[in-house]
Amino acid sequence: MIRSPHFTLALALSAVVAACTTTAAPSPSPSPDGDAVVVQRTAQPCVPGEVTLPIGAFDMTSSEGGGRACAVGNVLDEDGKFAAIASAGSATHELAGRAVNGCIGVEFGDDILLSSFIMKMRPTHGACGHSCTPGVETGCGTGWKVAIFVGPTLEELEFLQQLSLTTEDVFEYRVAVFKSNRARYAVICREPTPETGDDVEIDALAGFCQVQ
Ligand SMILES: [Ca+2]
Repeated sequence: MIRSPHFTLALALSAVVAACTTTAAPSPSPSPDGDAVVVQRTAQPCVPGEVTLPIGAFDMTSSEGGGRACAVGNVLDEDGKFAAIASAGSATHELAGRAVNGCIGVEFGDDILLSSFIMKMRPTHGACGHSCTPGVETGCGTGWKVAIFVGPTLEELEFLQQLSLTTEDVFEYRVAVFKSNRARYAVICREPTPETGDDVEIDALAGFCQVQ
């Protein structure tokens, strides 16, 4: 379970901001193409050893297509409500020079540098209006890969690693983030595996921070 002393407060805050979800771009702008969905809440200071929750979430998929993301604000809290990153057909778009499908980004507080990134997620047979295709070799039950990017700003994102989901159930995955990544932002994307395959649902994105 992703828990912190601030969890209850964060839940209360997110309930407040959920009613005020805006399409206005934060600073810095989360996407050169705009149209980002942003949910923001008050930052908490880094407490080493405790889970750090993101203060904002946004759609990092290009508005020109190549993927879909939906219900992105649901990644802010572990509550059984899911966001999703999905295929939108055979097209892809590029993030940090790498082809991807739908992407969701999260922002952590001003003084936060991640030491690891936590993703509570599961594969799904379809999301955001996309559905897998049953009965084909690369159809339903296949895919299950995400790409993870981190950086100090959205303009300086670097590819961190690819991660394969290992179970059809909701599972908490953790990856190490290097201090040299200076990661205050993290982005997770559906890899451009065949559009006939599965998408990915995400309950929560969080992290552990490191002392600077
Ligand atoms: Ca959630």
